[in-house]
Amino acid sequence: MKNLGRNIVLILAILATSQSSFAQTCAVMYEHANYEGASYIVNNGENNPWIGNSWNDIVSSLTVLPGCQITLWQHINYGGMPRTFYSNTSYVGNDFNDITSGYTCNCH
Ligand SMILES: [Ca+2]
Repeated sequence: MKNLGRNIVLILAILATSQSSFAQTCAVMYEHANYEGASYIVNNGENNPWIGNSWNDIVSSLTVLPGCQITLWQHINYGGMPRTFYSNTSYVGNDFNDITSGYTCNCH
């Protein structure tokens, strides 16, 4: 009984540690349509006004984790046209292909 209690405390400690040290994935962006090419993992609560030179005007598809939503922005600093995605999207559309420069991502 004493060992059982100690083990439960240990398990709770491990759970608490793992939750604080690993960020929750919110979405994954892909270089090409149909989730192909290079991938870019976005964590929950990540708001990035500039995606960076290597990923600017690249995103063509994305997976969105359940309960999460990602908004892509056409220009740096949340400028231009935004579009929000709530589920896996094999192609962001002709009007939104290869234009993403920033993003915000949040899960409930
Ligand atoms: Ca692309």
